[in-house]
Amino acid sequence: MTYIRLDKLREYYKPEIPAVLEENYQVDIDSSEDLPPVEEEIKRLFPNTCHLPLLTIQESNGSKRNNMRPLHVGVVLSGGQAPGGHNVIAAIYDALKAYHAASRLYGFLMGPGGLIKHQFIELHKSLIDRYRNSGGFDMIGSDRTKIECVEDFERVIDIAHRLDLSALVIIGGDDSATNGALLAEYCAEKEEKLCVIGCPKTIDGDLKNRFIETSFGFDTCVKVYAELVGNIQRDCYSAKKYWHFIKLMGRSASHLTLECALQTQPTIAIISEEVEAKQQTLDDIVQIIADVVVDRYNRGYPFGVVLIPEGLIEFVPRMRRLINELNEVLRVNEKNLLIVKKSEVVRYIASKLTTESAEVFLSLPNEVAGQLMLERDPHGNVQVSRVQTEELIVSLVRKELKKRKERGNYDGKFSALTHFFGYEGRSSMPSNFDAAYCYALGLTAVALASHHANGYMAAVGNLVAFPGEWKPRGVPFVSMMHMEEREGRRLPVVKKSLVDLEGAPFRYFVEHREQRARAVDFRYPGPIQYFGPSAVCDSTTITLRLEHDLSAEEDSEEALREQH
Ligand code: FBP
Repeated sequence: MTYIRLDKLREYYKPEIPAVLEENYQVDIDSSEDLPPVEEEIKRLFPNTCHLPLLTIQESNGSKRNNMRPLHVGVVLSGGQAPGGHNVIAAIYDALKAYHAASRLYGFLMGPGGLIKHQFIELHKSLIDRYRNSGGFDMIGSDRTKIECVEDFERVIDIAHRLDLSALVIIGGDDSATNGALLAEYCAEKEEKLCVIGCPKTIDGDLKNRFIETSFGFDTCVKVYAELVGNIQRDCYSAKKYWHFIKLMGRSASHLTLECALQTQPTIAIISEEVEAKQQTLDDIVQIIADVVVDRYNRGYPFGVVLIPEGLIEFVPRMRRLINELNEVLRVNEKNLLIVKKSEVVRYIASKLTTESAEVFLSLPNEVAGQLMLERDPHGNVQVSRVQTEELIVSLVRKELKKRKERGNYDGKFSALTHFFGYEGRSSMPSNFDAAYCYALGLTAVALASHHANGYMAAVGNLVAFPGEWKPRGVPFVSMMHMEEREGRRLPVVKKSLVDLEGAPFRYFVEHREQRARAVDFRYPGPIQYFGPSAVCDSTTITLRLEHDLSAEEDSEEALREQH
């Protein structure tokens, strides 16, 4: 028997592309839909890019383009890894070469930091081919450096002049898109030739809106988590003795947890946005879990699975107040902290907090208090992936169950295990969906670049259809921005999209959760499939299906028979 490595075989996989991008196309103003109104303050800060229209890419009836001048484009990966990033770059390369054989693509190394330091390589076919359909960002690396001041902009413009760049494609999430918007405005003001174009990346799924249906990487990452959660659930249902508490990545929004819950149907899934909307305390969450633990124990099921979103603590109002105060106290006392004894740090910090926050802070297990004090990322975010929320919740549930035992309300055992799934999914080999979506985004970015579209995010819509029917567009960065308080300053930023509590995915989850809390068995989605029936290999998330008014469940007997 011959053996072939899957990762090698994937280098040759050719994702299907949107039909309009296959042939001769043209970029036009899209007047079929209105963009949301731009806030007055944003208009004042972005006078040159605030009136940009929505763009559409459609078939051209004219004769085949004869592109006289090659295009030079720079590309940068920004922020956390997300499956499919290499395919965006591969598509940019392919589209540039199709545009004009002498076109060039430069990759800036290690993210926006490398862009500002002018560290780059020219990307050639041999390198690109090795990375087709692969996970990770290792082709050129990434970081979280901000591009926000005039010196940074001038450094970018300087390298753009030297490499004769017509466009810079920033592949990133909301913070990176904010960088892109600021840079695009600066280029427009200075009447530079450089166009700044974004591609919506983030496993968190929180860079989305009416025009950006999802960010790339979300589909793959959640499928990896769903496989792992499913495996644990199968073990849990087999052994019938453990409670598994699983924290899932997704810094702020709970999209990953919600989708994972829809795919795996765990006993409980906490959704941060709901916690905030209901102003729940940690104790409220603990009571909900403890009630389910007791009820299941009494019915003979001393086991279950709880999903916890990574960003939960920031959505518990009292914890959020504590974190905001901590940000300030840590900043102001940076020097003093260097001389405070390690064992005294928590008490020292508590003495600088308001009484209410100090009480919350001191009630936390020492490790968690320490994790909350870790350095913030360059965008001012608490590094929630390093806060052991799952351990915190388990210890609080344990305490609560002990109290109930003392009161004689419960006499069971509670054996809990904790897990954190984050990096396991973030650099995974992209699913067929993400491979195709990323490829389409890269092609769209070049279509926008060839149209000199400065200040746009590449967008691809109609994602629940086959890729041939996807609709590429250009969405102005500014249309996604609003003013937000960040580290004590009001700043223009691209808006993060949180779970919509009125939206179809959350409503579907709520409809089923009581039954899930009582159910004995679970769902086991299994691993991502790359080859096989299209209904299994090419379908995307339940979130997207529900948001497009499609059914969450497709595996009717009839559909299954068809596949056989
Ligand atoms: P992006 O928003 O940059 O895509 O990154 C998302 C993320 O994966 C979060 O889910 C996670 O909290 C964070 O990155 C961790 O980042 P790092 O590994 O840099 O600490």
